[in-house]
Amino acid sequence: MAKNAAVLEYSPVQEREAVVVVGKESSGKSQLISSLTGGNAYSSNFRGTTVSCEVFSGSANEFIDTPGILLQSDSITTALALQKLNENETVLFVVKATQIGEDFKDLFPLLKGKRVAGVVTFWDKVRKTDDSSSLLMDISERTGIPLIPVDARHLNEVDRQAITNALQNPSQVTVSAAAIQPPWDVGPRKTPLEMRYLGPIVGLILLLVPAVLAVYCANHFADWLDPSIENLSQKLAASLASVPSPLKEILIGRYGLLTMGPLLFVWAVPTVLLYAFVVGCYKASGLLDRITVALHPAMRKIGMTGRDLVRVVMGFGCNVPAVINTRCCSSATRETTISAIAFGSACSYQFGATLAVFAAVSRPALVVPYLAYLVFSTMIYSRIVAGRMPNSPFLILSMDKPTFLELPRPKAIWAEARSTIIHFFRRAMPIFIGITIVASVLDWMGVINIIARRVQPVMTLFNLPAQASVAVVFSCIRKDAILLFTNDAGFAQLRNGQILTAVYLAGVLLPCLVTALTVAREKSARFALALMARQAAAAVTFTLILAWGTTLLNL
Ligand SMILES: Nc1nc2c(ncn2[C@@H]2O[C@H](COP(=O)(O)OP(=O)(O)OP(=O)(O)O)[C@@H](O)[C@H]2O)c(=O)[nH]1
Ligand SMILES: [Mg+2]
Repeated sequence: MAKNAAVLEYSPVQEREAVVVVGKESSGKSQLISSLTGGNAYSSNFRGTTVSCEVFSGSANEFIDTPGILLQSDSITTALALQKLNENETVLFVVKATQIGEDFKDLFPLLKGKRVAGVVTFWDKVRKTDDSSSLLMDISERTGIPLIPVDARHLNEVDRQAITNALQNPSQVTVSAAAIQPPWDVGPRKTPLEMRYLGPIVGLILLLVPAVLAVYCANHFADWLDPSIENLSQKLAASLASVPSPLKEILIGRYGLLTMGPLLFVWAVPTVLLYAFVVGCYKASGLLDRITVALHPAMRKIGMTGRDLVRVVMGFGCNVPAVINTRCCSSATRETTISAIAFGSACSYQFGATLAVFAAVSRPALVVPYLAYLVFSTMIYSRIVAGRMPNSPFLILSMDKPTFLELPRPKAIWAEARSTIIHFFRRAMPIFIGITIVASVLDWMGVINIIARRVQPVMTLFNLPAQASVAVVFSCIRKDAILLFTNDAGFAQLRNGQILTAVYLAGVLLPCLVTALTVAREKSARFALALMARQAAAAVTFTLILAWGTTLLNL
């Protein structure tokens, strides 16, 4: 997130006038603010990028970035943007040249009584003719507001000056409507994603690409790096053999740092980075938006919209930002979306750890049935949570024209990858190290064996050995604790069905602790507890089906 941004609560600075920047989703508000202030207003090419109001300082003004306004939506983000609009007198109205008629028709009535300057973004997409310039002059005359056409990604000094001047003396809007008929009808080029039957298939294939790439790259990376890391950790383990307990267990015990650390680096780090890169490219290019529009009709059947699916896909990177981003979902589907993220979005840590476990038992191909069962059970779970929602008339995809595809800019991809990397090293690593230390100390004290004996009957229910409980329990704190399975010598002897069962149970039994806390903050502690109880019940049911189904089929 932006360093120079004071989040949400805005306190005006005397010298600089506050300007609230409003417009529809993906109209270029954040991009425009970044270009005007040099700040890092987060901008990406999917609808609903901005979910809170942040303040950025320019030379003459303070710009308040707001989420896009969706008139047909009851989302928290639309309410927040309208609240900021109410609270501020001076407005920078951002409209997209390619849908100028719709933007004015829907949003202009909200501006009556405000002091407004307008910016027409995506001017680069409109073929310039005499008509286009005279249209802007005509609108300015009718509405009384100055309009500055720009490509918000590349503001020049003339644009900047024109916007600053317009904001120094913005006009008060006195009319409440402005019907505009632009002389152009520009839309993005069609792709196979927009074809009726082919679209959903192509969308599904594209959604699977990050997982396939992650499996491929992580396997190759591990083949290349594993021998040398293994060698190094063996040497280190030998030199630490005489260290006194419990330090010895913490360092080289079966759950020790030097035992688990290499697995984390060889498997989880490349998967986390790769996911961040691919999902970053999908978001920044606009492809994710187009994929989810293609899959919207199918999503309706399970009580969600294409918009909700974007958030579920974001959860494959990390569940936390995905849950926060559901603020721009309709209240009719938000709870289902959060539940689907917590249950089925195997975050990149979880996915990396899962790959490591399958590789450690020399059965990498298990990733295919694992993903298939995860997707299948998530769809059924979401359908149950949605209740009567699939029949609801509110299940619409609130949007205007399709998103323009663009080559993902390195800056936008880096913005995605950067936050993932920082999150991994600052947040995820310390918690993982904490888990390995706690597990090692408990193991040294003999507590793990006692717990394993106690939960034996529960594990027997799932046809799993008692020792599997350690990884299951710690996975409820952090998903990469799934790696702990690899340190049970007997695990490699289990049947394919048992290995799938163990990894699936650890992955879905409960959301990780940080996700659960985020859900509680976003909704309420009560909602989070109910979600966890419902998820645990569903996870137990699906795991029982998997465990005894594979046993019956002798898989
Ligand atoms: N071609 C073109 N692309 C633009 C222009 N302005 C913004 N974009 C791109 O449009 C996409 C959306 O821009 P954002 O600034 O995130 O839009 P926003 O209005 O803040 O969107 P939300 O936060 O979702 O409401 C990004 O990929 C931008 O690079 C423009 O003038 N021309
Ligand atoms: Mg934005």
